[in-house]
Amino acid sequence: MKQPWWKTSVVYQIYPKSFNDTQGNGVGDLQGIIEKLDYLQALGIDVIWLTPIYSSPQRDNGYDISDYFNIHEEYGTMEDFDQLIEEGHKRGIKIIMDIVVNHTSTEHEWFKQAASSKDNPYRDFYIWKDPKPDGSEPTNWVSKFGGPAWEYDEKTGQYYLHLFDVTQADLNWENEQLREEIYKMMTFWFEKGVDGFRLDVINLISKNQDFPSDDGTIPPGDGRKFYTDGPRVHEFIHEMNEKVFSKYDSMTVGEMSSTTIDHCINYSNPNRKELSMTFNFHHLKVDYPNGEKWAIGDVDFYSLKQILSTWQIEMHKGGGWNALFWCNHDQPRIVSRYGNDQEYRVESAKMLATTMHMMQGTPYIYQGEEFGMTDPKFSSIEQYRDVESKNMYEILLDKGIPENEVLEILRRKSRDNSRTPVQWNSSKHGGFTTGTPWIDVADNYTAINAEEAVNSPDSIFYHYKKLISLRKELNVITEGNYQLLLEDDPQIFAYLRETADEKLLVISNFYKQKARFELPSQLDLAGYTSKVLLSNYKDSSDVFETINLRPYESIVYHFA
Ligand code: TEU
Repeated sequence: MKQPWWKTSVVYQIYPKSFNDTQGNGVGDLQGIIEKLDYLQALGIDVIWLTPIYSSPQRDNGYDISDYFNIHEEYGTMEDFDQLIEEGHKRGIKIIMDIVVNHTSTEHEWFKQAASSKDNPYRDFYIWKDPKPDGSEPTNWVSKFGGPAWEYDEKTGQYYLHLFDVTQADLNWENEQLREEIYKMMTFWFEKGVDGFRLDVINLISKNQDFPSDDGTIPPGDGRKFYTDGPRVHEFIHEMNEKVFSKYDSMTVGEMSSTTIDHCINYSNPNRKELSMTFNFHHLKVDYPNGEKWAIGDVDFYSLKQILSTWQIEMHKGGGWNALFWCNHDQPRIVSRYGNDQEYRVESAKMLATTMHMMQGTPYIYQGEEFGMTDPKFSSIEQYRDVESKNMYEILLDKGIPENEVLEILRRKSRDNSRTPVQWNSSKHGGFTTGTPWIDVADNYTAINAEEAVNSPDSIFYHYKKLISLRKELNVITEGNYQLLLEDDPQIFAYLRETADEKLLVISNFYKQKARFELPSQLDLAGYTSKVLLSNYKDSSDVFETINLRPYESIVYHFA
């Protein structure tokens, strides 16, 4: 049976605000994306994921939508959008939009109406609750961006729910009319030619209608278990599929905050007619000491191997489909986080790319990852723009943590780490803008930029280009079984992919120290012809039985 197109595709994520500015106002725009389509075509990617470009007050850089049917003025016009779709499709590049339907901006007309009076027809599009008898919040849930998840509205004497910023009011998915409005909007964008959606925090849309406070069995105030993978979430997403997605040759990916494998199998098994695939984040929390994002901890390498492997095995077994990624606009740059962004930046960036891209799923490349952009390492709070980071700066200071330690935590954890402008070349501001960028460009742009990478045959760019082309050449990448090897090795991440006809042996040294690989005796590779398919060193060993791996050395052997 013919595979859906997105099973052999590689997706490139664009955060428009920081991608490429053609107007000189310091903010990226749609014409800037059109200008770089040939670059993306040369890389070989198949799909662009555009983070939200709708009208927005930009409190959360577009994840606070005030009008689903118009383009944010700083990014351009609907005509620019139409041109982007046309130019992308001309180059064989599909485009999926980021859609945020768990909440809207409080600047959205629906919310303005809803907040005007308790009997307004739009009131029930949002989640309003009376105060407790003592006037306090209806539950003790906390916002992901810090502080209570409820905001009191004096005018109508009720609280409204906001799981994120106070300007991002949660929509009430129990309201059928609201759901129909959302489906009409999604259809509007499909009719304009988009090829699918990335659905923001889509597993939060169904809340436990009792709205219980947490019972102390989970960290105080963390109400996630009352709205994550909630009671009607699969029903709502299936309805979305029936009424919208199923009518188009589309790809949909759900961003699943704090979810489980069982739910992700159910979200992405095609028999369930919900989504094409899911993002989960468990592999990006192995450097959270005791699960705390806003603290500095070492990478738990064993957990990293176990989590990625378990998701590979269980999703394959359950008929689900993984989105494969290290980076996005909410995460630090992976070469700074799990790699080495100093003397082994190129080797470690290639190693991380190989390790992820040889797995089963649909890989996602975040803008700048393809040539090894690093965290900017900001020195002052004035350089930060992210609402979550600025809130956490104040919260951490209020906890009595010295400012220099708070700034070090932000340097490692802030979402702004991935939101600095793409470094296109060594000219001022990295060629991103002729104006003043909305956020500082990382200092290393003169050495680390796309132009330098495209002009260097051994750059990270060409390593990604090779990985992307291999996905289309070798069925074992898309369909093969997965087996983790050497699970107790403290440095080496090794796994086997296999079908009846061929195998891949993927071996990566995740550290600067040398490591000795010994092929596990249970592996029977006799009778196969082997070759080095890809490596991040020029002269990696052809002999795979025993290898002295160099710093961050990563080799893929093919057996047929
Ligand atoms: O992110 C959901 C989300 O939970 C992440 O932002 C991350 O977990 C957060 O930083 C808490 O540590 C999505 C979008 O990707 C993000 O950019 C938005 O800010 C958020 O939803 C609200 O729409």
